[in-house]
Amino acid sequence: MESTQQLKPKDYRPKDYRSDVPPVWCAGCGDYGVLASLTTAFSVNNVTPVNTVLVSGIGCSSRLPYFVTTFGMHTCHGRSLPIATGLKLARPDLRVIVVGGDGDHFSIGGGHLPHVARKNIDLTLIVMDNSIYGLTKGQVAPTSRTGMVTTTTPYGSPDMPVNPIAYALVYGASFVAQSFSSNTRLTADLIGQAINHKGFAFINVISPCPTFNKIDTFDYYKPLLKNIDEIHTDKGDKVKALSIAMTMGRESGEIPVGLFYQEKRPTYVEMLNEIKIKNRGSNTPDLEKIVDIFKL
Ligand SMILES: Cc1ncc(C[n+]2csc(CCOP(=O)(O)OP(=O)(O)O)c2C)c(N)n1
Ligand code: SF4
Ligand SMILES: [Mg+2]
Repeated sequence: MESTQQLKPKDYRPKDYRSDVPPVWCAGCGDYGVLASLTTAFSVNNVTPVNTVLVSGIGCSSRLPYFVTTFGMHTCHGRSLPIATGLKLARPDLRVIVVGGDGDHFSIGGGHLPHVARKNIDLTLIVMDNSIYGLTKGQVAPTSRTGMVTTTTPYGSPDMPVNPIAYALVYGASFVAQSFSSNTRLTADLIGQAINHKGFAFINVISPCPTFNKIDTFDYYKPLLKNIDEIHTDKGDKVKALSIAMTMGRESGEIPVGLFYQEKRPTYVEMLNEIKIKNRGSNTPDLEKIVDIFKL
């Protein structure tokens, strides 16, 4: 394979973003579709690998950075968002993309999503939602259905599943979308839009786990998918987006895919700079000077 470092951005093909590490996912895993979509989106958008970092937690989905030639950080289960936030604030010149599972982002790491969203940190989060803990062999996950029998819910799950799209909208994400892993054209298009969006972009990609989730399969989902553009064109209408997220889904028999919501809003850094200028008085401590003391 040619080194991506020697290629000009316009020359990158999807396969140029694939590393020499072969994916270790099971045959038929939905995460292959997300990987293919990501490299396509990178190619279409002339993403430069040396300026791009994929940050992940722990899970089958979180292995993705190994298979890509960008920089990567394989961090802790549930902690990829704060690590990515630190990275983006320290190196605003980098394109930061977080990838991981439904467990990673709606369970153990669920406390981070609201704050990254409301602060509008300039990064993209791609969740590979298989409604199960894949890596640890089939425990119940936050998006598992009520009644689902798993290794940790032998009588069926008593819990109501989380609604990833409604979560992201209510928390204040400025870009919210959903896709399906084998619909690589749509997924690549949404990833392209997300990485070009200024602020926090969230994509929930339904990505079946044929090994440990025998209910939410490709065959189950495919006939239920509905292009959201057919019923929702004003992507700035958050109430409509939320109404669709709350009324359509596995229970209703129609699952909307596409862009739910997009808003132009200052990013965290832009807000901070604006507030600093506006509110700086003669008695305001000069934080930059204090930070300088601790610099090496
Ligand atoms: C702090 C911590 N708690 C628990 C684990 C064990 N663990 C690793 S991955 C995982 C769940 C993975 O599920 P998900 O995030 O949905 O990813 P998937 O494997 O389904 O892609 C768990 C519980 C861990 N590695 N670290
Ligand atoms: S266990 Fe499931 S999520 Fe993990 S690689 Fe296999 S099919 Fe994919
Ligand atoms: Mg999972």
